Amino acid sequence: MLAGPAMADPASDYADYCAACHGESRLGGLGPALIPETLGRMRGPDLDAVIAEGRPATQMAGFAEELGPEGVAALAEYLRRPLAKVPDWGAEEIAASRETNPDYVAADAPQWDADPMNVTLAVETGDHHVSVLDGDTFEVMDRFATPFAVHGGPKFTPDGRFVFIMSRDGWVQKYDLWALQEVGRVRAGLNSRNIAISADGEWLAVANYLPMTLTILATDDLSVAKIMPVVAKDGTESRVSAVYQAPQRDSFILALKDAAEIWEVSTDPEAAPVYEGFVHSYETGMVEALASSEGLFARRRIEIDEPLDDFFFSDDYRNLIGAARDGSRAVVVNLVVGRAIAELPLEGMPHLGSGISWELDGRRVMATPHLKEGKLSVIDTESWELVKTIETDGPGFFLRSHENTPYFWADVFFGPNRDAMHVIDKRTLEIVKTLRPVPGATVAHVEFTRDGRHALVSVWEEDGAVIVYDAATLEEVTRLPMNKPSGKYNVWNKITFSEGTSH
Ligand code: DHE
Repeated sequence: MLAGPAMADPASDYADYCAACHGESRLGGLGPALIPETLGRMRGPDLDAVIAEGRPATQMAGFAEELGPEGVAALAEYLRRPLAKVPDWGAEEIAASRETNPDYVAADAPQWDADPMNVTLAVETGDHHVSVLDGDTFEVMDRFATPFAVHGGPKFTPDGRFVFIMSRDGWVQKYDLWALQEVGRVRAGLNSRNIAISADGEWLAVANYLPMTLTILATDDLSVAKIMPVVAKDGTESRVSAVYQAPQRDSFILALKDAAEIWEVSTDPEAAPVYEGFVHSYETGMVEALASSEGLFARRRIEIDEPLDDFFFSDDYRNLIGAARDGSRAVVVNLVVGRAIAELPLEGMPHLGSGISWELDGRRVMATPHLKEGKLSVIDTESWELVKTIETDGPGFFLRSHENTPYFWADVFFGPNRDAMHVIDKRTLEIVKTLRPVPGATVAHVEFTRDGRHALVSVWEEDGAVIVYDAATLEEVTRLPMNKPSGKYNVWNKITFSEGTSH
């Protein structure tokens, strides 16, 4: 009998060709974690092509010759399967992952002349770097390597001195803006969503999918302050979709992916006790609390009817709007009374996390893009009525504005018009101009300088750029070449929680 083609053995191929860089258990090393939670989120060439041909300008080589087409397909399939067992990733493992920069020298004042409050970071996802920009001259003050696949906004300490950056593989990097040096990094989770810093700048919360925990780090030395397993009242374990800082409430707010609860974790050491209900004990004849916590990291559960995520917060942080899973509604939850108070019909998957707010005719409104429809919804944040639907050239991802500009900027991230950027008048709610700086290239995400005079727009391509516009005349001022720039973050706008930026 003739021998057929050798059966592909992806586990052994993984051990032979991938494990040295991506870790024996697929959790990353020199290269990123190769687990579905990470791979499913990566844009760019598909997995089979990367295995076969490698990634240009990286250490990822191609293995088409060694594996053959069937071997490549089998290995890709193997990597798309979830891990059979999620390894422990508790305080010990996190502490062991901590790395400090041996060359770091702390500076007690900025070692440069720029306005420290007008520094802007630009995340370059093409080669995993961050550029530090002087917001007045637009000079690049430093460009440093980040962990692989940074996601979400970096978070600044309230004095603007340090910034924390998170990658999808759960690494948290601490960078000193005064010294222009990395301080160190730690792996707070195996697959993480985003980070939030406490109002006093002491604590950094990391929202994790893997394991299903919230990790709280001390910001001074990245040590583990607390790990909270996320388990709903009915015993369901849940991933954390995102964690947000609620400054006026001195707390973190958690959106849970798999449970109909919102969590609030206090960052006030004097926080009053939070009780989770009471029972009458027949043994003691007393009324006893089911569970309670108080002080720093006291946890409150807000029970809702369905899981909500992607939160927008009203400026006073009394209310949040969360997106329902079916993509057609948003629910307003009042954090003071701890329950849903309104429902908004918002077809087309609103992207509430990108929402911004401003004053319109004496009332405070917010605007949100939609990920599945070419429109923006403007909502009154007191009556929760829809004020207007603005038609756009396609579904968008981000919105941005500033207190000192009459316009807000909306990208068209998806579809044939992804090279368009709408500029919309906050008073008339009409599009006043549609910019197309590089025909055919994706343009997305805007950040303003501290004074709101300039708007920085990403040309989201490997040979891309950050384009600086005069925010009043809408004329181009300068173009800074960058490698697939994504988000930009101005120190002042972020630490003051500008109404024109998502928080
Ligand atoms: Fe993001 C912010 C969730 C896909 C780029 N994104 C956020 C935040 C959340 C979130 C919860 C707020 C975090 C913060 O700043 O603290 N993102 C999600 C998703 O659930 C979604 C749709 C699917 C997923 O991949 O998990 C998603 N995000 C993307 C992308 O595909 C983007 C465009 C490219 C990328 O880098 O992965 C992307 N997300 C961003 C950016 C921000 C962000 C640039 C920060 C925006 C800001 O201005 O603050």
